[in-house]
Amino acid sequence: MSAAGWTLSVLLLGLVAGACARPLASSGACAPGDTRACYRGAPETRDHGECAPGRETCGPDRRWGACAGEVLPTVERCNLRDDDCDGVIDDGFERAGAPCVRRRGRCRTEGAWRCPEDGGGAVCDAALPVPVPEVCNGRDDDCDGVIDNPPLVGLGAPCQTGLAGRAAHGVTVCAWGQAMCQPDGAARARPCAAAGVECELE
Ligand SMILES: [Ca+2]
Ligand SMILES: [Ca+2]
Ligand SMILES: [Ca+2]
Repeated sequence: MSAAGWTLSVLLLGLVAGACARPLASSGACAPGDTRACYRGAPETRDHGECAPGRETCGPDRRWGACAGEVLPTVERCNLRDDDCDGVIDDGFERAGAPCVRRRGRCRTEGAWRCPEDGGGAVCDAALPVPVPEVCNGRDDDCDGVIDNPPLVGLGAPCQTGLAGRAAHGVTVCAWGQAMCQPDGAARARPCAAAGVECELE
């Protein structure tokens, strides 16, 4: 072989050796069949709450395939889980199991916060109050949220005022939580707010 031929051979061998020695990682390639953990969510959410990495596999084209099986953050729901993977279960909702009350006064019932099946807002499982007919007493007997409101038992009923003459006859009215006999005018209910009268707080 001539000197020129040797030079060309050495040059070609060098090129082939260089190509084989090129590291796979530099081009993002991988060895077909290899697998590794993967996670496309924010790093701080990985392995928190419901979030977990998946695995990706190197394909025949030496590129990593789709990340299979990873669980990424989702919108927080009321379900006793940390869906958005911020480290807090059911943040933004009432804590399931915590005590809760419905209404006040005679309509008060107690229960606990529960997560509904659809994961929506927590609901208080306290029993509904048992309503009774509204009477003039400064309380919300029928549990509709209003004290001494019509229809009011006895409101407008004829009564005796104790006064003489035409003023002796009157009608029953409800004023400031107390039934009164009013000589004249239409029976009506007045707001339950006056000094010296105990009214139920709503
Ligand atoms: Ca959360
Ligand atoms: Ca949740
Ligand atoms: Ca009422």
